Amino acid sequence: MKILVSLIRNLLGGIIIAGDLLTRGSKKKRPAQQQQEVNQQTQNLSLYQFTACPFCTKTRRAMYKLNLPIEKRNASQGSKHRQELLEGGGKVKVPCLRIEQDGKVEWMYESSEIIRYLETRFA
Ligand SMILES: N[C@@H](CCC(=O)N[C@@H](CS)C(=O)NCC(=O)O)C(=O)O
Repeated sequence: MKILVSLIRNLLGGIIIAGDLLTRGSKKKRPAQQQQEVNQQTQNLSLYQFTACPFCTKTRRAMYKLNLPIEKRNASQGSKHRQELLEGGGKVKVPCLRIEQDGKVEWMYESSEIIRYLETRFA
């Protein structure tokens, strides 16, 4: 039974990922200097995620469209990032955006909130 659930989950995950790759379109284009500044700013951000999670796919898609090279950290079972997420954010739920700013760290959960934040800051 466990194997079947895992098989279905992986299959659905594969479909979600393939669908995303086929339909994601083009990235936002910025002048080189501006993109460099954006790249610099995104160094203080990281996305805790699972590869096949639909909410993570939605968030990664927004990151791609906005052309944001945010580090992705896989929080799958047994990973060190999962432990970081639990200790830092308080729960294992993905996606979660870790925002480091002015010496403070914020853990933002909820895909819609994360996307809104990225669009407001970088669109
Ligand atoms: N409303 C949340 C839903 C996020 C969610 O349900 N994430 C699932 C993965 S798809 C999760 O983290 N579950 C906890 C777990 O699998 O340990 C969002 O939009 O971000």
